Amino acid sequence: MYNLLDLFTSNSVEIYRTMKKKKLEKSKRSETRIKNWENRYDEAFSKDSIRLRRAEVHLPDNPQHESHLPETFEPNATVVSHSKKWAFVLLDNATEQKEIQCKIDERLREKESSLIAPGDRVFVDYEEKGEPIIRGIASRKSKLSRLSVDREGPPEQVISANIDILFIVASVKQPAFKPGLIDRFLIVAENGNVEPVIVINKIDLIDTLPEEVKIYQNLGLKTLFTSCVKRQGIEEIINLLENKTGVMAGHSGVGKTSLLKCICPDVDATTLEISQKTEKGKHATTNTRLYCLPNGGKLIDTPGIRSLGFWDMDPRSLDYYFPEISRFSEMCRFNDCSHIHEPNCAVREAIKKGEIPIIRYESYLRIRKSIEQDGITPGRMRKENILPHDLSHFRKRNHFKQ
Ligand SMILES: Nc1nc2c(ncn2[C@@H]2O[C@H](COP(=O)(O)OP(=O)(O)OP(=O)(O)O)[C@@H](O)[C@H]2O)c(=O)[nH]1
Ligand SMILES: [Mg+2]
Ligand SMILES: [Zn+2]
Repeated sequence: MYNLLDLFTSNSVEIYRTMKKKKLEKSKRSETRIKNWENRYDEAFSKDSIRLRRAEVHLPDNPQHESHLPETFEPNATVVSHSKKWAFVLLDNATEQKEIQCKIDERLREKESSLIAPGDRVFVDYEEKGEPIIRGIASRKSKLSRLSVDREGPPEQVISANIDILFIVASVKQPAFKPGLIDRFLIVAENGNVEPVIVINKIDLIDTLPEEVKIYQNLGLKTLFTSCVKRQGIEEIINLLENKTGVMAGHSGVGKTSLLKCICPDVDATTLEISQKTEKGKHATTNTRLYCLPNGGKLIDTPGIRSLGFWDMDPRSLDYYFPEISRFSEMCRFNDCSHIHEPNCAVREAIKKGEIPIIRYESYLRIRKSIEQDGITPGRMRKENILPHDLSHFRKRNHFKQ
């Protein structure tokens, strides 16, 4: 019998080595320039293109995530939801889809990252009295994570693990379409090795599509248009999820849980009308939770969030995550151009010519500022303060809604 503690200690040395390696790769990333963007621009966010881009900047194709699972154990269950000390899991060999409540072995310690998330594959063992307990957590093939809002705990909060698709849900109205969070989720998806799909919900409430929505289609992102009221676009989501795991994320009130209930009518989950006064959601969902679909797929519903902070991001590598910006940044006069104040900046020129959507550039600036200035709540900065002086007049002329 192995001593579990020893196994975890040797594991943590390995984790430290991987972290050091990642840091090195990251600094390389900021110096590397991406070539031939024009040819791939239309599919900049497709999985193949991302793989190619990652290879060019020497990022691993499939980022490896640390395993807490001792070598001698095989995972035998999937986490559905969890609290600090407990988790609900589905056992692989159970004859019916019944969740069991398990303790989490105290020796599995949180370090830089939160320990467990819905979608995690775990090893469930039984104590002397037959009580189930999670002894190990398998390495993740993908994950969605954010900067934790809990300042006491580990900085990285893993929202969900082992996901294939991130459905970034936004509504066209009630609440109004807000692209800032979409831009942040696109970064999180790429960093976590997850395919993003944009879901524009509540299309029954409008006659014509807002211009801003089209921007995302033009970037080459898969975009679905849905209505829970008219049951539109639901089959497309169901088909994408066949034998895959997806997660719904976005602001409160955009209809994530309503979509889940359209997809799987047996699900018993709370939805709430949006506030009449603020036209914002009322945070109906409070816990991230995984649901099994009849077609073998799994769907994770998450609580609506106000903002999404990155837990480990170098501002110099930000261009990389905005393909339409990095396409021009090669032509900037300075290699390390921040595209804010430097002369001969090709990015700012491209914006003036309408070749980069200004709302994406505004997001870029806001994100840059928030990761440079520790302590600023992401997504909360006012637009007036972020545009460089020579572009501020331009926003008034463009036709995007503010
Ligand atoms: N008109 C219209 N209303 C919708 C649609 N989808 C959801 N709603 C309504 O929007 C409100 C919020 O829906 P929820 O499903 O609770 O939203 P949510 O994204 O899960 O919100 P949180 O759990 O707070 O993050 C509810 O009153 C829904 O009935 C839609 O397609 N059209
Ligand atoms: Mg909800
Ligand atoms: Zn520049």
